[in-house]
Amino acid sequence: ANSFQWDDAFLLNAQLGEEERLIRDTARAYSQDKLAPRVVEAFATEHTDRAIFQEMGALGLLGLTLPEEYGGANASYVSYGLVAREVEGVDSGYRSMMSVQSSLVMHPLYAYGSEEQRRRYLPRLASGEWVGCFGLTEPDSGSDPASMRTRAEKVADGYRLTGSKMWITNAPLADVFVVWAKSDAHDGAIRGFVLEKGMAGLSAPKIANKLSLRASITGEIVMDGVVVGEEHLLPGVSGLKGPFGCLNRARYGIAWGAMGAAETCFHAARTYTLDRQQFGRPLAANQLVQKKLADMQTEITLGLQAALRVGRLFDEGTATPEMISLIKRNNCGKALDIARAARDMHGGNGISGEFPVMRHMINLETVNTYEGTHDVHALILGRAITGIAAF
Ligand code: TGC
Ligand code: FAD
Repeated sequence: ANSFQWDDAFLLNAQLGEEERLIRDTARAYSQDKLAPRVVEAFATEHTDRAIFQEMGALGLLGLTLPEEYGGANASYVSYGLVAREVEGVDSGYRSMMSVQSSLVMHPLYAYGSEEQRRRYLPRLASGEWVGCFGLTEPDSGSDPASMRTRAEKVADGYRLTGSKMWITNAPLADVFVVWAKSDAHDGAIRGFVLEKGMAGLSAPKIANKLSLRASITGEIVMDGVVVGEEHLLPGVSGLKGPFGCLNRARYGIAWGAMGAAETCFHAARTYTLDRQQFGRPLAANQLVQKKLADMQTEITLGLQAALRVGRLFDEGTATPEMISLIKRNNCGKALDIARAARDMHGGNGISGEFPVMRHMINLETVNTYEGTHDVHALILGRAITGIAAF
């Protein structure tokens, strides 16, 4: 007889290919064996371990979807999503490190870079020897990146970049900076530039005191007249569709990742309420508790199934940005609700760092905001529904 699996209600596992399962299992083993044991301290001390990039690189988890000749694994976007789910099941900050490197740094170098740029950067980013970051957001330009102030002026043999980027994942550790600037030489169009650590006028101070995503370092990028040669311009794209092409991939991965964090919270709440006795019986014997668990299971099942659907369309080449907005918005919002409920169900223990629920809850506040806020994705969908841009 068919049996219902409480932790895989729609048999997601059975919908995966063999290679996808293998990659998922590699990511799961790494996340549980190597990341989970260090996350509590990393979060408490705001410490980002650079070795994680090399460890992920050695397992092939960076730039997974790129061709093998550039250090990738030629894997499907479904596989990429499965990796994000496993890594974020431990901590959203670790998934951030991975997804910025893969989707926001390696992807644009591959998709918009020259052959020389691909050969110089991609293998070292794939191995984790080099760390990358992606600078779009500025102090006065977040949801509205078209308003960016960073400028590239034409100078002899190249460009001079001036401006600052804010809230940049990996920046203080980065060797490679993919930054977006309005270029005078291209009629003010937004263009991508690749900068390297140590260039004169380039610095990346850490943003201290984050209360969320503390295991993932975040910084500014300050460009004080950084002069670069023509070979630092990404030749293959012009306009906002450059950064958005990267964001499509990262947002898609986040839709999977947020469900990984939600699953951890759901499983923790189930275990805790089965173990914990009050009024002479397990908390899990109460209807109010069971309803919360059922809501969690429902949203996770639907959210994962939706992510798989969009992943399959991605791999077929028919996914659209609006589909990605739908799952990024839904899955992040639902994951945050689930983490808050799980925190509540742990009672006083729920606020302790010994349990994962409050850490996930606070992380998911960032995840709900970055890569397009929850409401910005509603506006993208609203535009598609009505034909009216409301932002
Ligand atoms: P709009 O007029 O809509 O579009 C301008 C041009 O871009 C094209 N485009 C896209 N292309 C590909 N994919 C997409 N998703 C695209 N969306 C738009 C569009 O076709 C157009 O092309 P063209 O050739 O006609 O010029 O632009 P807008 O300025 O009106 O945009 C409004 C809005 C709100 C949709 C957009 O700006 C937006 O999405 N804002 C949110 C910003 C955001 O997501 N920032 C993320 C920063 S990176 C980050 O958070 C990393 S955290 C990573 C981690 O640590 O994990
Ligand atoms: P704002 O755009 O000022 O938004 C503030 C509020 O106003 C939000 O609730 C928003 O939904 C709402 N709002 C904005 N416009 C409208 C509107 N038209 N109608 C209704 N409501 C609206 N960026 C990068 O480029 N690279 C990175 O690596 C990166 N990493 C990050 C890491 C962390 C830890 C964090 C916190 C952020 C990171 N970001 C990064 C930046 C992130 O993408 C931005 O924070 C996000 O896009 C929102 O921009 P903002 O913070 O300027 O908020």
